[in-house]
Amino acid sequence: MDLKEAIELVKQELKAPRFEHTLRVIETSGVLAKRFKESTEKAKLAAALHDYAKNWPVEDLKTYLVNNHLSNDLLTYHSELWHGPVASHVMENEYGITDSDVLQAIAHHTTGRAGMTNIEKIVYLADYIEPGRDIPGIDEVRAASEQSLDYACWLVARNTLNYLIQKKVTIHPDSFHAYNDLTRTIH
Ligand code: DGI
Ligand code: FE
Ligand code: FE
Ligand code: FE
Repeated sequence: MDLKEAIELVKQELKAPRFEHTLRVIETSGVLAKRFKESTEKAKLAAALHDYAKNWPVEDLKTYLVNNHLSNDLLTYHSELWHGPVASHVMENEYGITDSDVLQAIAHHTTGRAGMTNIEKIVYLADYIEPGRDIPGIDEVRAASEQSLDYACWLVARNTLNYLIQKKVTIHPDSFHAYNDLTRTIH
């Protein structure tokens, strides 16, 4: 599947605001990939597909996770964390995407994880800083993204943990692993 086909696919799958967010994540991922000398093709394709399953009913996401043995600990965490792993699995198994950078970037875009590839970091960051987002502290992350992919991703991981703690919700271990790994990387 090329970028144009991916955009056509998600245009049908997603409600308009989510599709427009996706277009901005594609654009931002392309800019970041160029800046940090990664494949713009991979970054933009992963960005196009990252929220493919975002508008699935929660029950459908749950059924898909169970039927495809993707559940392990995921089902005990918030359903917001399910759409990335489901989209990655659907892309691999129903749309023939084989590139592991692309599949991993889709799967881990919400929590991050330890040992993210640069393509994963780019989509994780682009999803956070795309121009339609208005999040407290986002200007600092946008500024950091001009210089350092790792430091900007560290800010995303830190801000997300702070936000989740404030909200008194459970936090997936991969969100902590992303923060710890990036903290070691930036020192
Ligand atoms: O799908 P998007 O809205 O574009 O963005 P996303 O998939 O990155 O994040 C969706 C939400 O998930 C966002 O409000 C932050 C939240 N989130 C990230 N990590 C965790 C989390 N929520 C919980 N409960 N636990 C986490 O570890
Ligand atoms: Fe998402
Ligand atoms: Fe995100
Ligand atoms: Fe997104």
